[in-house]
Amino acid sequence: MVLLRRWADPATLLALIQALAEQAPFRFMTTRRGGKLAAAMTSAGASGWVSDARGYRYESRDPLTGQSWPAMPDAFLVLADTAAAEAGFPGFAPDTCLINRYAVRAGMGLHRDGDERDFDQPIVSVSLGLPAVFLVGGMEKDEKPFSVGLESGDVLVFGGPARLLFHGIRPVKPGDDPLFGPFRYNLTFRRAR
Ligand code: MD3
Ligand code: FE
Repeated sequence: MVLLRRWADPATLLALIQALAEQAPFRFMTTRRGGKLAAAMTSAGASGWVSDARGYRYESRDPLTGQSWPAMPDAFLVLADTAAAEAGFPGFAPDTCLINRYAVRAGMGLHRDGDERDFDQPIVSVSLGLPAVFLVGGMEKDEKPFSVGLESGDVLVFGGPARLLFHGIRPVKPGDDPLFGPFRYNLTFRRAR
């Protein structure tokens, strides 16, 4: 796991996120058990991550609009590929970017990302807006996690053995980011298929 502090430019990414959200709006997805996820989500790229009564999976169309997910902006691809290379994973070619939007007090419980085909591919994550406490656990869910503070523009790369670690986000504390207001955004680049 490599942390590149203040590595991405939040203002550039904000404009791109706003344009994507016009085509594929942020929405609160449901879980198989009928609950609602705390973060609003949307995706860009050839696949998008979806959760509903049938479970979690990647879909090539946005179920909300029936259209393909918007293409990943070139600047997203360059950012993800450059960050992965910097962390020792050259040639990363993500086919999806999941965008999570957390309002204050929203978080994400400890989980591992297991819906992708090839765990040899890294994951690149970009934090934007309000700060957050990221929890990094172990290979088992009961292992006590350690905390990493994340700020707007920070980029994390998870590759190799770190790819399957349990991880989560503590509930976001109230605040007002100069660009993103009362929200935290996270871009997660993955190779899904
Ligand atoms: C470590 N998102 O969308 S990103 C997720 O900040 C997710 O929105 C969090 O966990 C967020 O699945 C954390 C950092 C992250 C993403 C994927 C990982 C860390 C990871 C996969 C393996 C290990
Ligand atoms: Fe995750």
